[in-house]
Amino acid sequence: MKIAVVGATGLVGQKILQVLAEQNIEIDQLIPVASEKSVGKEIKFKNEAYKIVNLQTALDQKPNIALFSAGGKIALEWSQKFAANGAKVIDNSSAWRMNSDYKLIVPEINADQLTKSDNIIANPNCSTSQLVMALYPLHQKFKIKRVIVSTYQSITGTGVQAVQQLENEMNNQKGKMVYPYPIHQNAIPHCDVFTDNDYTKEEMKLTNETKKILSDDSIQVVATAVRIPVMGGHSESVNIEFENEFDLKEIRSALNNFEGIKILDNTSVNTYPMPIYAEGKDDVFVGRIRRDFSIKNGLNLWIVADNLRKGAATNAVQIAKYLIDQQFVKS
Ligand code: 2RA
Repeated sequence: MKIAVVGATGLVGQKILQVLAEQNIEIDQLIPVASEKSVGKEIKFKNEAYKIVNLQTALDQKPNIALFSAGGKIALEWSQKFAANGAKVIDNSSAWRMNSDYKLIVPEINADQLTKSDNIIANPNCSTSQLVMALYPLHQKFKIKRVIVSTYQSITGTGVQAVQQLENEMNNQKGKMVYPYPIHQNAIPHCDVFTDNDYTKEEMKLTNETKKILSDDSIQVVATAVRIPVMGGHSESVNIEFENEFDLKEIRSALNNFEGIKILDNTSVNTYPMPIYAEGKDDVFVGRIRRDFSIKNGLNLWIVADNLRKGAATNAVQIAKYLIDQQFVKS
């Protein structure tokens, strides 16, 4: 299997390489791809050294799978070229997510939508993936009417330069400002750019991608996305209104029985999900499960996951594994 990783030097690209090595996918040839400034540099993968190449060189090597994490512009320009050259493209940008010609996949939820003919597959936004992992089993049993989500997002979601800004601020060092304000000791209600409806693109991704992945446009979703100086993962406070009645035992059982969800919820011993715990793990952690007494059929949850793993790299590699296992990939 020839696998290209486009954006191999970015935080998600590096995490994709790590997860590929962990998941022991049979790779005969790894093709790390990055911008011209990185071409020729070496990366280590499973104790082997690989030289970074540019997109055209990677395309010419005809990879079977191309895992993209290089932004929407490159995805729009190159995904179809790689697909036309025989690759299955799994793209981590927003380029294809809301395009009705392409599928938006969280394997535990909707991998069964995939067929041999799907050559470009969209990987959801990190804050969406962890949200829908918890919503899906509950929607199946109790039918969700409305979701209100507030996110507390790791600085790693913005990228390596923002992490550097935080580290500089913590060490009282000057450096490039990715954000217009200090990140250290701050909470910035501004993830991605503002759109003309006063919501950010991040907030609209949560609204729009959730409906597509759950295949239900009737679900009302409203979001506030906040950036906080945390490294390990995204946290989300989620309020859900169901169509149907529920009891908390049924809620816990539905979550507990869903692959990829781990319940951490025992307030008597201060047990609940936190980014320092979720970091480096692939599960989505759910806690603070409690009824919302202010409305009929209301529930509150606290959801935490490593945004670089289940939020990006692990989900993408899971899709690749599914394609290989279903023999949808020419090797
Ligand atoms: C963020 N979800 O956290 C976005 C992109 N990774 O900034």
